[in-house]
Amino acid sequence: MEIKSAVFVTSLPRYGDFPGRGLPQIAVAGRSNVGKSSLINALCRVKGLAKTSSTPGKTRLINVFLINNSFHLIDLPGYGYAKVSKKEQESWGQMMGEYFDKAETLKSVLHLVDIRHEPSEGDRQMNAFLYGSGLPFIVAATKADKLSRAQRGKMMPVLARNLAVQPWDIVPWSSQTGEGRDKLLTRLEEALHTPAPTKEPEE
Ligand SMILES: Nc1nc2c(ncn2[C@@H]2O[C@H](COP(=O)(O)OP(=O)(O)OP(=O)(O)O)[C@@H](O)[C@H]2O)c(=O)[nH]1
Ligand SMILES: [Mg+2]
Repeated sequence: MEIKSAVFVTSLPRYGDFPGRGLPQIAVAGRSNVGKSSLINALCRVKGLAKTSSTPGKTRLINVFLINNSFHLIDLPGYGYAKVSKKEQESWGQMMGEYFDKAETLKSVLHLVDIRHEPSEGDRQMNAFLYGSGLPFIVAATKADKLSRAQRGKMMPVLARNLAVQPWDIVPWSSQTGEGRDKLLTRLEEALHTPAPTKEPEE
């Protein structure tokens, strides 16, 4: 897949109607500061498309981007940011719960983890949620530019074990060098073209 156009659509304090709703979606989830917004910019090759910051907790809204006039990339607010109040944590939980409930056209979740660290409690919760929900997901390990080959070789199995995926299924990613871009675009294209899993009939 090539990205030919990428435009900001809207910021939502809670998931609801917006122009173009109903197109397929790919959501980007992960801990605060893991590099979700940077990944969107590097993937789309548009500087400043998604607002990034070295201070965690920058993205507090659900930001929607339209790609190639054909699908939406969703920049979700990050979890695990220590400095937010209990009330804000609760509102984060509500926002995400509502999003995953209502996003009927969600094709896949791009779950980002930092390649340098053992997955956090929040990372493992997100992973458990993804497995439990049956949503397809792709794991990408961000900030790969910060590790040597040898360090990376050590970390990939650690990430894989914690997230119950195969090491070779994790996409090493760097928003600085562009590493992982082709691989990720291929994976996203596959996700977009996979028919939605049919829901079990409710009892
Ligand atoms: N070296 C390096 N730095 C990165 C990479 N991706 C992001 N960063 C840096 O990490 C910091 C956080 O990046 P963001 O993209 O704003 O992170 P986020 O996940 O959107 O954070 P929230 O919106 O707070 O949830 C910024 O200082 C980025 O420059 C990467 O691949 N390599
Ligand atoms: Mg962000």
